[in-house]
Amino acid sequence: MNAPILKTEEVDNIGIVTLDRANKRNALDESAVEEIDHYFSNIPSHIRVIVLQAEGDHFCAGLDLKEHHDQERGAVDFLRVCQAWHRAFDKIQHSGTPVIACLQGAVVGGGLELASAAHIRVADKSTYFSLPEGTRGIFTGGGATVRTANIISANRVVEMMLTGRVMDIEEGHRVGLAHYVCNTPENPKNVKEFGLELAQKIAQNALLSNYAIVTSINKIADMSATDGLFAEGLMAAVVQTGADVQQRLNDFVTKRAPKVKPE
Ligand code: 1HE
Repeated sequence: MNAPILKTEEVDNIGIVTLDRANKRNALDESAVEEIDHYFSNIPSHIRVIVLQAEGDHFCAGLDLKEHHDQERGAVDFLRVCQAWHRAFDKIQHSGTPVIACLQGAVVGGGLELASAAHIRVADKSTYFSLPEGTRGIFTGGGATVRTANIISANRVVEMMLTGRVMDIEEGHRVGLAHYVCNTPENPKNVKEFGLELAQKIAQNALLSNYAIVTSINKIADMSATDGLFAEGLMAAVVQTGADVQQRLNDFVTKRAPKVKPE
């Protein structure tokens, strides 16, 4: 039985969740997935944004292959494991609180599925991505066919799974697996510092706007255009009743709000 994997702390209203099993490259066993589910099911109400990061040189090596090997799971056993992963990662994506993943090194298999559930991915230039399930004789079970495919296309997921190849950070950035790359001449910041800065910026948005952004857009993408436009209108109608909206609009009207312009 491994020690708990999650280390949690708070910086003001930002929750910082750290995978802390670097000696096993943050591989996820059953109890690790339960811990993730528990944290994201019980986000304290004062937490406005969450940073999901990892200790060590690698973000996450995916499914704990040692546990999987030792348990010799049958089909139903593994179906239940996959359902637990889906439940936990659904909480990350749909809790209503924005989640920023800070990546480095290996983001592979279930590690990529975990990163795909976050709303923003910030990556160190050491980051690489892979779906090596085929080489291990298994199949993705943590949402890659849905969430990773939504990001990079089903066609790219098929190719990555068939070949098990490593996708470097340049390609990962280009196809949307990383929104930002750190430790580069253009952006010399450390990935965790940059992720926290981004979280602090996002925490200043209106609470209801952030809630709507992270809960509705992915769901609307699954709807017909007619249903989606109806849902969008409803969401917009609710969001603009938020407590601080009138103040924010007043700041603009009285020319006190910052303008939208290149940095
Ligand atoms: C692990 C795991 C793991 C490392 N389960 N123990 N994922 C994979 O196929 C990736 C497997 N891991 C690797 O390819 C490499 O470990 C890494 C490229 C991530 C890192 O390499 P390296 O040289 O830094 O570390 P290492 O020496 O390979 O591993 C250090 C230790 O971590 C070692 O244990 P030790 O007791 O010998 O020290 C490794 O056994 C252990 N370790 N990765 C268990 N994954 C819901 S379905 C999801 C499907 C999947 O995720 S499939 C993809 C599985």
